Amino acid sequence: MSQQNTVGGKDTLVNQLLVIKLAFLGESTVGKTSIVHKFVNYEFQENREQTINGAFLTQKCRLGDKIIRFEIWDIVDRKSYHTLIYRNAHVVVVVYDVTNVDSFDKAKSLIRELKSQVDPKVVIFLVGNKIDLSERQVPTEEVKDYALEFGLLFYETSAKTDDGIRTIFTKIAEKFVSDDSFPAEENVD
Ligand SMILES: Nc1nc2c(ncn2[C@@H]2O[C@H](COP(=O)(O)OP(=O)(O)O)[C@@H](O)[C@H]2O)c(=O)[nH]1
Ligand SMILES: [Mg+2]
Repeated sequence: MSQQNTVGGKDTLVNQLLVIKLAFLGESTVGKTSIVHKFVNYEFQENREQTINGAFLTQKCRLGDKIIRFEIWDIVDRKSYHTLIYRNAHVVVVVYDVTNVDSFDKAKSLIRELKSQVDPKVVIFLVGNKIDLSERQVPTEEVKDYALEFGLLFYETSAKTDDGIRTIFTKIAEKFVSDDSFPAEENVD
């Protein structure tokens, strides 16, 4: 049900705005920047320049009668950034490359660090990217078991073909829309 608000004798629809702060983490070249750009700008670059200092992007979406503003940090792997994330993020998306087992080991070590440092309310998503490539090294079933054991949400994506990209952001939005304790504000624009 939409929330109604009466202004000047006329019923106007008031949309609630949820601001969800997300951080992307993971080894270099796994596709963090590509996933974020596919979602925000609907584009993919075959040879993307390396992210130097990290980037901040936003994207608005609607889910039911709620407006979601994603505030996304695309982070390079530097300890100084980690502290910032651990204090502020609602969601951390840890990305690995399904064709690179070392990047999955790195993801697991990041998750260990997150589990010991962040508030348990912070939602951790584990994302295996580059599923369009045939040289897979990290089997889906193995990661499913790992995710279950550590209580993580797990998805596979391809930033190249757009597989699963919207799914991650929709699942994130749904999680917060259904959480009545998550603060909402009035959408003013
Ligand atoms: N085939 C394929 N290549 C990808 C995918 N995602 C990213 N890439 C490529 O992998 C490289 C590193 O991507 P980038 O987004 O810069 O990784 P980041 O360092 O984690 O931000 C770039 O050349 C991308 O074009 C994907 O899903 N499939
Ligand atoms: Mg990058």
